[in-house]
Amino acid sequence: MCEMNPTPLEQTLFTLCKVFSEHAAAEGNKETLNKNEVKNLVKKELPQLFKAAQEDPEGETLLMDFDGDGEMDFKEFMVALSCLACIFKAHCPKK
Ligand SMILES: [Ca+2]
Ligand SMILES: [Ca+2]
Repeated sequence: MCEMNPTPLEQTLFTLCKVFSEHAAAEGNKETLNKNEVKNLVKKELPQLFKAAQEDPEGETLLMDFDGDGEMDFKEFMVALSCLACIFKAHCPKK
């Protein structure tokens, strides 16, 4: 993969995995994001969203924990990002 010249979309997928792994490794379980890790990730990587998230200091709505185990795994992270992408798509003016 490193030898290839990735397209922007491939690079994006690679970045998604990398960002998740970096933040998930910060505390506790290295494969999942806890509430604190989610907050830090959003603050650092999604600052526009963080503005809205500041109204939710507990981070409850940021932690999209669909299976209720208290942590956000990579699948849950991807579902959350897919939702975000759909929102952006709906709100971005068509070019
Ligand atoms: Ca973790
Ligand atoms: Ca979960």
